[in-house]
Amino acid sequence: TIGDSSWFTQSRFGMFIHWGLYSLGARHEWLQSREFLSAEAYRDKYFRRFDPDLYDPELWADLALEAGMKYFVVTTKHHEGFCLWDSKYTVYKAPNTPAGRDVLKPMVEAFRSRGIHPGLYYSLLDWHHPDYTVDVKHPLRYDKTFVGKDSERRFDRYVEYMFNQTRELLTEFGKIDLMFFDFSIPSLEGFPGKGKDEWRSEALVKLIRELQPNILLNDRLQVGGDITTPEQYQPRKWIEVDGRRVVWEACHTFSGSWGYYRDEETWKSVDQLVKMLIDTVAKGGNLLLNVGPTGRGEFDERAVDRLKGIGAWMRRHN
Ligand code: JFZ
Repeated sequence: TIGDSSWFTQSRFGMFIHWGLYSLGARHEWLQSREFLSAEAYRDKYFRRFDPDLYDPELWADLALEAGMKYFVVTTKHHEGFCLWDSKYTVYKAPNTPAGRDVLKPMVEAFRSRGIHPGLYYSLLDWHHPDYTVDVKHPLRYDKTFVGKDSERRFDRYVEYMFNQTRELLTEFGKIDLMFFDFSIPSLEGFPGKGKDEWRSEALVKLIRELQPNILLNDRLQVGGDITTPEQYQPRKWIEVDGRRVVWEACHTFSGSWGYYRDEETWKSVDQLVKMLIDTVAKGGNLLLNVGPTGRGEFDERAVDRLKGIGAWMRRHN
């Protein structure tokens, strides 16, 4: 670990937030890829309708506080490529939707003002950027004409875009305590993979450490990182790397998907979630529990119920 991780290990419990255009679809954050939608079709359907009239970041932060969460991590850009903030490097951003404004800044400020450490998630994948080359997860991987244009794509320009946005996120929003990059792609079905060489991970980490010397980084850039991140499973014991116990964080959903999924019937109970938190902490880890707000900017009542239930348990046990 390079950064000081004591605030993180003492925090133990955080809120993950997956919010983007996919929230409007209300059926999984991967819908663009699962349903093979072009960037144009997706934009016409969702970008043009992003208008979160119920969005109240103060309320979100109150619910996190009530549940006993001490940090939060929000998807500033998920795989779809849509940016929640007013980035000067793209037009595919919240200020250009009917929302007409940066929706990230008020969120960071609402959480930070309650003493909740801010963390930013940034997707390495990008299904909107014109220079992002096709891989096994790309929505148009089976579209021969689209794939055929790959040789015209300049992946180096996409990487420059990523670096620029990372710099922007780490200079325009005050002190950021954690950054979660997601993720590296294997080479499969004849498509080349993307990993630390393609992302230029080492240079990216160097840039991040220069801008925010105390920030903690997850391990999905394939060059180590401060936090080991198993996803949607509980390790059997304290995670070790090279025989030594490490700082780790399990991230979990309420119901399976990360983005808002209206009809999912697999919601965990308060009891299950409390046990999951205890299990995690007993093994020396952190729990990052995900909320997928709706396209209108609301926490679904099932999420509110779980957060308040966990909060009641927290207060009962001081
Ligand atoms: C990724 C995303 O694709 C997903 O939508 C969500 O944002 C989640 C938190 O992260 O999914 C992953 C990333 C890495 C692994 C598995 C799923 N992994 O390393 O096993």
